[in-house]
Order: sequence, then C-alpha cells, then structure tokens
Amino acid sequence: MIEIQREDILVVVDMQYDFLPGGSLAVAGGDEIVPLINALAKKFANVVLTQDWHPADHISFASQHRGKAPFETIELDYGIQVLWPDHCVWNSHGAEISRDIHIPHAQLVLRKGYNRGIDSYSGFQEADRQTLTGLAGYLNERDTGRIYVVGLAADFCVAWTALDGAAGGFGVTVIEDATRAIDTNGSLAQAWADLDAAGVQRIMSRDILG
Ligand code: VGL
Ligand code: ZN
Repeated sequence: MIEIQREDILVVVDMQYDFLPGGSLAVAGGDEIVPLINALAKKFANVVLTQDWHPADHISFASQHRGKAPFETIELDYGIQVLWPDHCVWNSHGAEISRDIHIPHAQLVLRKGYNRGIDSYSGFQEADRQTLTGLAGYLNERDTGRIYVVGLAADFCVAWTALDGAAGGFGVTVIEDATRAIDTNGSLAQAWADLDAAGVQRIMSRDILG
C-alpha cells in the first residue's frame, strides 16, 4: 500500500465531455474511471485539474487542413502533429469537465491548448517544447511532493504530462487503471515505453485505495 503524503498532488487530466462516451473524441471506457478518480481524489489534499481548451480553428483539428482526416498526421514547425476531430472548443459543452467528477477541493483548473498554432498535450508545456504553462512554477512554489497522474488519455495528455513532470525533477506516478487510452498507431505501447524509460512509476488504484 502507498500512503499519500500531505505534499503529494493528484493531477486529473482532461476529464471533459468530448473525451467521454458521446463526445467528439471519445476515449473508450473513459466513463469507467470517473468513480475511481473521485475515490482517489479523497486521499489527496492537493488536486489540479487540466482542461484541454482550443479555439475553434485550432491547428490540431483535421478540419483545418484540406484533404486531411482525423488521426492522420502532418508535419508542423515543432514536429509531427496528429490531427484530431474538433474537440474541446472553448466554451462549448464538450470542453466542460464532467459534472460526475466530484472534486470540490480541487485547487487549480489549468487550461492548455489555447494557442491556435500549438497543440498542448502536456500540462507543463506546449508541443513546441518551449511555451510553458506555469504548472511547474505553481507546483514548485507549493513544495509539491510526488505527482500522481490520472485521466484521459493515457497515451497523450496523461503520458506527456507525466513525462514533463519527470523531466522537471518531480517524482511521478501514473495510476494505470485510472486512465484510458486513444491508442492510435501504436501510441499506447509507445507511451508506456517512454514512461518506463523516464522512470515514471506505474501503479494500480488498489495500491492507494486498498
Ligand atoms: C488529448 C488528443 C488531443 C488528450 C487532447 O487529452 O489526451 N488527446 N487533445
Ligand atoms: Zn486537444
């Protein structure tokens, strides 16, 4: 069993309607992790929620690229970009965090992906690997202990957030059964390999909840 410490923080990634069943970029089984996340959150004094938050003409949307379909890729200045169905457009219903997420003590809702020309899977920095969100500064200023990451999607926003947390010097744990994956073009196997290589710990929710 793992004892959550007062300084540890739970980062709940992108539990928004567009990533849940019925949403425009629905992650299979995304709704199944809601009760787990609610239970886990009760163990943490500190919780941060991230919220994917795009303008309607965001560069990651396939609809912005002639002849391109969702899940195809293009080459941008900052590297390969997977193209997505329109999702999490700011102020839309799909961008809202699910009302079934009951974490009244969450202290920060961090929006990301609001710059039209840069995607942002990670809660720490945008896909250009230069533009910072401020999350590392926030966590450092609050003397954060270990970072536990849950939410959607395991192979994109969860993985990139965990990897950047580890690169920033934090101890990071992904609670595997409190995530679900998109899994396009081998992205899930790649994500687990990257996380393992970066020294990100992987556990199950029972290791905390019993
Ligand atoms: C995500 C694809 C595009 C995620 C966000 O939350 O994992 N995936 N935008
Ligand atoms: Zn997005």
